[in-house]
Amino acid sequence: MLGIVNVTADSFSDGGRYFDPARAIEHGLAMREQGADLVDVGGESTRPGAEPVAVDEELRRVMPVVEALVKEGVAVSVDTLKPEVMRAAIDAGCAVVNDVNAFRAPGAVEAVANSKAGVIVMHMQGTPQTMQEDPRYADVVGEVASFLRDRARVLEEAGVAKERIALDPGFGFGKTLEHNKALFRALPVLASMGYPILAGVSRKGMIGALTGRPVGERAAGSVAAALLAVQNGASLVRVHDVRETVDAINVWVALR
Ligand code: HH2
Repeated sequence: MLGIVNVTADSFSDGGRYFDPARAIEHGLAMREQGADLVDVGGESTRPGAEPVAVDEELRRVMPVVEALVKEGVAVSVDTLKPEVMRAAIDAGCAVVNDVNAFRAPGAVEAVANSKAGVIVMHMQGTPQTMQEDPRYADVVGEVASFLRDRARVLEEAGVAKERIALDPGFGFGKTLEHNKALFRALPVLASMGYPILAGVSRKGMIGALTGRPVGERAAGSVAAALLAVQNGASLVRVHDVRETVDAINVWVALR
């Protein structure tokens, strides 16, 4: 399980709450105590319409948090699409690089290839600025699967061992509710590709659409979705509500 820390002012659910590094670090440590296997630190919001952040600013936001959490023995992943941030985080001891852009930025593949870091490869149609305007697919599951397979191949050819790679269909990244539902139901198909699958649905618009709740009231819907994602074959879930999600999964494991 990945616990989310957004060191941003504008993230859709926790924007501004952990912009102060001390609060972000404290939150990361708390999520580790609650059972997060990885703390996912991001300094650039990728919500629909978000403005890009300059490299220097992103480094200034995430590095103090990454460094402090690594020092405390927390397993950290860095949520970035910039090779400079990937390299700095890896040098600081970051275990995993999580790229919503699937390592398509020039230099991104190289940044992780020359390291031992795990990688999370996510599918996104378009860019965060425009991705939710009119997403279209002829076959959403087939297109997402073949994109992820191609990106995994590029990484493997660059020297990233298959065991280091996890794939993520990218819920909400250039997808309508119907696309998200189709991908969610297809998690077993994606898992059959032979890589661990990550599902990130926590507090997202799809949970809002299914529950009618604003972003601050989506914890229960998110926990249900995380549990179903694991039952559908996801090996990893990326969540804001770590304690609640851990409880739900433990109860399921004990009672199934
Ligand atoms: N979703 C978000 C950010 N990073 N990474 C992966 N691998 N999968 C996801 O589904 C994913 C992700 C968006 O959520 P959040 O970090 O809460 O918000 P924001 O992008 O506004 O910071």
